[in-house]
Amino acid sequence: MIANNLEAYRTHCQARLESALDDLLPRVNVQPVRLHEAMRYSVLGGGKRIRPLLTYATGAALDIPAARLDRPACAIEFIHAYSLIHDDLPAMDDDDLRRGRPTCHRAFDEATAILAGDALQTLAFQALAEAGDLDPRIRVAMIEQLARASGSRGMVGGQALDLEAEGKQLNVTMLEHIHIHKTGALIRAAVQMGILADPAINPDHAERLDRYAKCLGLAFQIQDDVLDVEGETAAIGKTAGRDQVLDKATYPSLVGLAAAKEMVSDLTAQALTAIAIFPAGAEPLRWIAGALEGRKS
Ligand code: GRG
Repeated sequence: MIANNLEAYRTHCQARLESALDDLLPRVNVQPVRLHEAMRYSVLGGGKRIRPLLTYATGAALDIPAARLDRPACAIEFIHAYSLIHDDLPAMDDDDLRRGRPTCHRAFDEATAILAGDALQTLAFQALAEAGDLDPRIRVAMIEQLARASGSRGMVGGQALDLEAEGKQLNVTMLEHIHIHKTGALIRAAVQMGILADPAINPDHAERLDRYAKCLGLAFQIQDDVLDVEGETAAIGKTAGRDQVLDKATYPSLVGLAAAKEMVSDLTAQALTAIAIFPAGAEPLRWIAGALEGRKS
């Protein structure tokens, strides 16, 4: 069943996802209770669920039953949740709030937050390894894809480069390299989960979906930078100069706000062109591209 607009589709997928996440997460009446509470707090505490939505939407484009994608979608969200917990730690961004609530290390403590991130990472791979409704070869391919996307040549590598870049002068190519890894790799893996679920996929279709994901991943990050600048500008009022806001390397600080917005539009158009040959089943992928371009948070 494919709904007739993004909100209905999102509601439909989110209901599946929240129930699957809840089933896969350890119960809080099982030891170690505090660790399990921290894992559930971080995963079930909201979020846009963009990555799992992309997994389901890729499956819809390829006519794959959504039930076969529940575990891959959860695996992606577990990795995402772990990355946010660790990113918020004092050793990294040292953030107090995430999704409008105290970050995991503030709600619990630092050691528990580190362990909750660790345990969510391994739970992601367990969820895939135990996906009984997927052929074992598909499971191994998904595990490999997710490991590559989240490891030192993917998301973690992007995070390391981002930390190394602090206080250094970056150009657009370097910034793009960081974001393709730090944010883009997991978004690409989300679409890859859907692609891998269809072993008979036409290679041209697989390549098009991957191109869609690459463009969307970069557009997502640039839009994040744009929203940061617009949010900060609004917060400090009209009297502040642009330099006060644009004090770290972001797309708007390197190319200007208008050009950054244009990059988001161009990348979204490229993503849509890549999947233009797909019939109606790809509508959710098209809706997501449009919604991410227009998102305000
Ligand atoms: C610490 C291993 C490790 C990796 C961290 C992804 C990442 C790597 C850090 C996140 C830093 C960040 C806030 C980047 C901006 C773009 C981004 C990934 C935002 C968070 O993703 P959303 O907007 O979050 O999908 P929700 O809360 O909606 O799930």
